[in-house]
Amino acid sequence: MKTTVIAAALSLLAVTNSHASIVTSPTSLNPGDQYRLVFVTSTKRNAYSNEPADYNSFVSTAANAVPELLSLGIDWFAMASTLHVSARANTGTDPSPPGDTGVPIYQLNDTKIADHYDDLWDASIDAPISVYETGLEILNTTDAWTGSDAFGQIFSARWLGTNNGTFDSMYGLAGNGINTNGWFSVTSNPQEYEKSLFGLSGVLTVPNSADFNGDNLVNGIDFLTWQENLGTVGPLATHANGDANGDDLVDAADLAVWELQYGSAPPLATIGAVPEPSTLALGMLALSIFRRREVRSRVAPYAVNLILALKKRSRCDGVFRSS
Ligand SMILES: [Ca+2]
Ligand SMILES: [Ca+2]
Ligand SMILES: [Ca+2]
Repeated sequence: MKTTVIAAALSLLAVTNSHASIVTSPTSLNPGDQYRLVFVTSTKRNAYSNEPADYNSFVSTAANAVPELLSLGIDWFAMASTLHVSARANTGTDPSPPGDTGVPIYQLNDTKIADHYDDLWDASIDAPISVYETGLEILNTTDAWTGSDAFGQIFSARWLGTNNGTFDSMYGLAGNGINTNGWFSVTSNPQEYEKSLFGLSGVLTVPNSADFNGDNLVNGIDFLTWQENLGTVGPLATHANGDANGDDLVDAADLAVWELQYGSAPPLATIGAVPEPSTLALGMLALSIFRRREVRSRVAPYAVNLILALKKRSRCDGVFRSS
C-alpha cells in the first residue's frame, strides 16, 4: 500500500517538476481518438542537406531530449520538402482523397492547429504553431525551414538542399506573432542560415483512462464519478462523466478500466491506429449493455463495499476523510 501511494506521489511530482506546460494527450479528445503532435525545434540548423532523413533525425533529436515526448516512443518527421520528397509525403499527411482525410493536429499547449490533413494543407492553420519541443511559447516569431509551398508541396528550385540555379530555400514562420495564412511558405533565404524546423509526430491514440477529473490520479473520487453516472448513454456519457473507454456508455467496462488503473497515474498516449473491436470485445459490450440493469441493481452493495474499503485505505492515502 505504502509503496503504491509513494509511487503515485512520485509520478505526480515528476509531472509537476519537469515541463509542466507540455500536453501530450489533448484534453478535448476522448479515449480512442487519434491525433498527431507538432512543435517547432528550439535548435536550429542550415538547409544544405537534400536528404529527408537528416531533417527527420534533427527533429527527432529535439523531441527525444524532452522526457514527456521521449516516453511516447513515437517517430517524428520534419515538415520539410527536399528534391524528391514533399513535406506532405515526408510526414504522411497527403490529403487524399480530398475531404476530411487524416487526424487532427495539436501542439504541445493543447491548441489544435488543423482538424485533418486537408485543413493542414489549405494554406492556413487554425492557430499559430508557437511552442518549442520544450513547452516554451514563442511570443514573437521565428523562422523554420520548409522548402515548400503553402500547400506542403515541393517549392520549385527552392526545396531544402537545392542547387538548382540558387542556394536559397523556402522557409515558414512560427510563433504567436505570425499570420496564419501562408505560414508555411513565406520567402527564401540562403541555406547557410540557421533556422528551426517543424516536427510532426506519428499517429497517437488517446488511451483508456479512469482519471475522470483530470488530477492525474485514478482514485476513489473517480469511482464516485463513475458511480453517479452509471447507465448514462450518448452525448452525456463523456470522459468527465465516467466513460473511461470512449464508447459513449458509462458501464461495467469503464469500471474495469478504473479497477486496472486504481492508485496510479493514467496511461500515456499509445501509438498507432485504433484496433478494430475484437469479436470478444463486441461480445462483452453487448453483454454489458444487456446487463446494464442488472449491473445497476448490483452496484449499490458493490459500491458500498468498495467505499468502505477505500475509507480503510484513507489512513494511508487520505483520499477520503476518516470517518
Ligand atoms: Ca486550414
Ligand atoms: Ca482523478
Ligand atoms: Ca464506456
